[in-house]
Amino acid sequence: MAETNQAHEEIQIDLNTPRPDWYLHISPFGRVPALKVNDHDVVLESLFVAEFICDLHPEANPLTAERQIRSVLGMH
Ligand SMILES: N[C@@H](CCC(=O)N[C@@H](CS)C(=O)NCC(=O)O)C(=O)O
Repeated sequence: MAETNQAHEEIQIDLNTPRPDWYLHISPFGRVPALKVNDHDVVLESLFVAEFICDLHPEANPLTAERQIRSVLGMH
């Protein structure tokens, strides 16, 4: 989201403690990342989150996101 320069709220989830109930409503397995789009919709899975953001904001640099994902997945 930072790549888009759009207003957003980033909440860090402490993975070393039990997830709060409000987060389990968003991400039932308690995994990160999760992108809450509105009151009804959530995007889970980092690849889907990146794709969703890039589709909405093509001016953001999709290649940067793709490179980051490939790096995380060890796909260089
Ligand atoms: N395939 C998922 C993996 C998500 C995932 O496993 N995230 C880790 C952090 S990098 C996590 O939430 N670990 C805590 C847990 O599984 O409880 C994705 O790409 O979003």
